[in-house]
Amino acid sequence: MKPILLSLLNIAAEDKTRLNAHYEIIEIKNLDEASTLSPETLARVTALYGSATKPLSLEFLEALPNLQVISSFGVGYDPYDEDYIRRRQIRLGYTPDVLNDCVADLAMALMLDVARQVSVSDRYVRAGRWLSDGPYPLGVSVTGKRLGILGMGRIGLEIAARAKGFRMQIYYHNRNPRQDLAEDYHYIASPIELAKAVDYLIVATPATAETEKIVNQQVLEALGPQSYLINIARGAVVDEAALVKALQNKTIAGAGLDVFVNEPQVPEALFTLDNVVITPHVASATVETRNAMRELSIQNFLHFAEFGEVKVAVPWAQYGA
Ligand code: 8YV
Repeated sequence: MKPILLSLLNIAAEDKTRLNAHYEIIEIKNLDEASTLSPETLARVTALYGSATKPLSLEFLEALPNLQVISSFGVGYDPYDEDYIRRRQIRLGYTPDVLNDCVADLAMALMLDVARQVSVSDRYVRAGRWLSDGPYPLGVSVTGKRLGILGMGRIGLEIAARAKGFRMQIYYHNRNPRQDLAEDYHYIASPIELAKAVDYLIVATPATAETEKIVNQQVLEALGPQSYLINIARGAVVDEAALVKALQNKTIAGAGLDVFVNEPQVPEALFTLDNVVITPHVASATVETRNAMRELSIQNFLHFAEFGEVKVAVPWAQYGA
């Protein structure tokens, strides 16, 4: 009998064929559905297909006593408990890098949209207001402005590269300055100072205990009424209640948001505000990028089946020889 690969995602037919060489596949829609499986079946599960946006409870993982490998679809690994996964020496693969361009593209799109009012002016035209109310009010320029990147990792670097094409000045904050960056990428020692220094602040940091609500009320106050916040990271890295207030009271100029604390729920107060552009967590959602993510996530399983290690492991799940 083959071991079981339990999947929280739908697997394409051609990928099933590749995985079937090693595993019997069971797809479930959510964690609760696992409780309908017998203990014998759960004991045969050695592989789990998860996602950067699907939280896993410890109870669920405890019900899989022989779990050896998780392949997670996405670059974020915030749903996984580091101590627990390491204690069980579970291999944890993910899909970094293949989505950097796509996520950076959406960060630029949100910045341009909220500054140049693309979505709002589209609504204006559709509502017939160009005819009835006349020319649309002025937007704000992006080219040549100061851009802050909170979290200069692989995605942050791609955002900076694009922003240079817009002749923006680049500022960033990480825990430590990076030594490998161009001299014209200016390190700023704290999120508050970074917010003070820029016209646009893009959040591109992973969600960890350390970065939870790193963009808090003080950071939003430091950003101020002329500047914009863009979040393509995780909802949890921003104090969402403080952000809603800042947008309502116009203590920041606006925001472009792809991620929220309690997805797919979005604070309803945002729906009536024209100084915010909202997208439903689609930064990596193009055919090309999702195919690349899918392929890498399948390869993580195949590599594990052959060599006992995933192809690309999350940084804290590398156990050595
Ligand atoms: C999700 C993401 O993976 O990669 C990440 O961390 O948040 C996204 O790319 C994607 O939405 C699938 O759930």
